[in-house]
Formats: sequence, C-alpha cells, structure tokens
Amino acid sequence: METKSLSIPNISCGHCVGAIQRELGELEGVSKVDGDPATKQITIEWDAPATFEKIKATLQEINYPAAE
Ligand SMILES: [Cu+2]
Repeated sequence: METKSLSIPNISCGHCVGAIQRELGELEGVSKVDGDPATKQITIEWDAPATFEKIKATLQEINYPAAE
C-alpha cells in the first residue's frame, strides 16, 4: 500500500473534492481518496496496478493538477 498527500491548487469547494474522489476512484488499484477543500490537499492510498504517475496524469486530465 502506498500513500501520498498532494496539494491541488484548483480545489475550491467540496464538489471539487468529490469529482477528484470519483475520477481517481475509477483507477484500478486506488483504494482511498480523502480531500479537504479548506487545505486543498488530497490523500490517496493505492496498490498496483495503479501508479503515482497514473494518478498524477489523471489529475492533470481532469484539470486538477497537483502542485509540485
Ligand atoms: Cu469546487
């Protein structure tokens, strides 16, 4: 199990967090996505076949890129 927290500047409300949870949840291997609109942070738990690269690419695609 891998876990990582990411800062997502485009998060503006709980709806954004919900969209991210739904989209990342569709990636096979992603088991948990938590988010807080107040801090604009999400925490993701995953196992193979999901990879951190796939997660970051998906966030980019849905217009919630992670801050580096
Ligand atoms: Cu929003």
